[in-house]
Amino acid sequence: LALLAELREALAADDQLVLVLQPAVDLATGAPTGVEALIRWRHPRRGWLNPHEFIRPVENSEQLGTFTRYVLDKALGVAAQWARDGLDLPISVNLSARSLLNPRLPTEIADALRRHRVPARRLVLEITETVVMSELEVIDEVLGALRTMGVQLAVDDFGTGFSSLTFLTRVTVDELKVDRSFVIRMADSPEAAAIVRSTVGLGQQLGLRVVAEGVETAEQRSALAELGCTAAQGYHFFKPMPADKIGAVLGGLV
Ligand code: G
Ligand code: G
Ligand code: MN
Ligand code: NA
Repeated sequence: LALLAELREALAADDQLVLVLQPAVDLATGAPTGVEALIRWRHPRRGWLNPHEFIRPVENSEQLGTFTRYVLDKALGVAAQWARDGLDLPISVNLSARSLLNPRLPTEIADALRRHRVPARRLVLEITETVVMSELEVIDEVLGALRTMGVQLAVDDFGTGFSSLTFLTRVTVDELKVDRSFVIRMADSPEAAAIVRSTVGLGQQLGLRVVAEGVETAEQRSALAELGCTAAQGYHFFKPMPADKIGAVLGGLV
């Protein structure tokens, strides 16, 4: 596939795959609680590509390991720069579920953390539970090792996957991310609102952070605050932005 040959070049070139960063905020105070890293591909001929245009082929290729290490290295580079600037925030990285099948992943991440001198607790790995459930025995060990290291885990797109509640009985996580589809429908769907309320309650009972995604309006923001949700992310607060902008945007807020 042409795209995969081009990805190989992009991973070697170092300036084509870039991370944009989107802060999450505390709903009560507006203070940033963390920042999510989202990959973009500045393709030399096709222009800016979104992950949905290339993630699937990458996940099904033998370049997934290189890609995952690349993203983690860039994200930890950003976290290391923040530490030097006195910005004490965790960075969240989206991991393809398939990368958790690599038994060397915990060692690779430990090496990267050491190399960048970033404490493990500053790294949050966002995983979607869908694919993960089918291979739970294999990834149990990988996730367990990451937790032992002190890395934080978040369930991304919570509620949309298959058997997400079973997943929570098998893997200890730190955070649930309420899928954008529920946030969007909250105002006119009692079902969506009930799901958000239940997720918030589940988070409280399990002692997990709950972060609502895709918040675009002041109405959604106050509805979420009313349901007891503590943190949120979305265009209403911040759009994803280049790494060199984030210091100026967050510097005064942290
Ligand atoms: O960046 P955007 O908002 O368009 O993200 C689209 C999808 O791509 C989301 O599901 C997000 O989790 C995923 N994604 C973004 N960045 C990365 C990444 O670095 N690695 C992986 N595996 N997925 C990512
Ligand atoms: O699956 P994941 O949660 O990682 O996906 C995050 C995706 O959501 C990214 O592609 C990001 O660009 C996008 N995103 C972030 N905030 C908003 C928002 O308020 N509205 C919409 N439509 N997309 C958002
Ligand atoms: Mn995510
Ligand atoms: Na999500």
